[in-house]
Amino acid sequence: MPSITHSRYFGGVQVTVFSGAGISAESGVPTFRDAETGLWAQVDPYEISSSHGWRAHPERVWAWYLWRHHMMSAVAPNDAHRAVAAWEDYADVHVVTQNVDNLHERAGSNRVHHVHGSLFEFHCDRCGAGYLDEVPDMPEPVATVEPPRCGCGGLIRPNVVWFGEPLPDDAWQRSVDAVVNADLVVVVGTSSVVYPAAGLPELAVANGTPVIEVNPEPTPLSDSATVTLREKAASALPGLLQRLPVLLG
Ligand code: BJW
Ligand code: ZN
Repeated sequence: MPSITHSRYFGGVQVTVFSGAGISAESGVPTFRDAETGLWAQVDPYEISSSHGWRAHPERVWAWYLWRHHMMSAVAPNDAHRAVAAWEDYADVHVVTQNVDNLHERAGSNRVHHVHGSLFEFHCDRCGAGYLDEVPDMPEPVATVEPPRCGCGGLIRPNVVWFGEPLPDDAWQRSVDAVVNADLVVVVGTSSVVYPAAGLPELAVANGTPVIEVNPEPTPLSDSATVTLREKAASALPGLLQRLPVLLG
């Protein structure tokens, strides 16, 4: 197995990136838990992002997700997404993302595992059938929009994972494999508080795999990470592989 700290070429080395909302912040996508600009500062997560909230008032939840769908479509990948994609020239790279945007894919990453689903797919909440029609463009937030109905009478919902829902089996299993098989795990832009996803870097730590955390703020993972970089993603990730000999010794 080539050394992860080899300075020029990482062929045969597997790097697994575990990303959260912070990697997309510099593209203009708000995070969830920032005290001032975070999404949860505006809305109650358990009303707008839970199976309970969907059952209680689907028209509010649908309107909010249409607005976020517009926002995520309107922004572009930043230097952090592009750096991760470029690492595929040097290493076997897997991206495990909690994000429901598609910025990793648009930057060129080829193996992206969405543990919290995708806001670019929709399905019926009753029969599970995929919904392929265009959804309305929603450049400004509005309070309510009635979700479309499936032929079975169910409501069309985004293919995202809300509080209280299980994670998609296939993406979860691929993510566990990507962490177990990694020579290096880079954790970027996540508060590391939402489980079971936050357990993935903990699994790497328990296995003795080097874990580099990139986050301007401390998180519950910080003390157990091998290295913590208090930097923003778009400045830290370009050049990170070249810094490994210094960072990991
Ligand atoms: C930068 C930066 C820059 C800023 N550069 N960095 C008690 C204990 C443990 C668990 C639980 C518990 N009570 C309930 C639970 C379970 C619950 C949970 O974990 N809750 C905790 C919050 C308490 N989990 C669940 O419910 C999960 N399901 C489950 O457990 O199912 C069990 C089950 C099994 C079988 C049958 C049925 C059920 C599901 C969790 C789903 C999470 N969903 C969301 C919404 C997705 C859709 C959407 O996008 O709307 O996922 S919530 C939200 O949080 C979203 C995110 O993916 C997730 C994580 O957030 P993330 O990405 O970390 O963002 P932030 O905002 O928190 O942090 C951003 C970070 O970036 C910050 O640290 C900044 O400093 C940093 N940053 N700028 C780098 N430029
Ligand atoms: Zn249906």
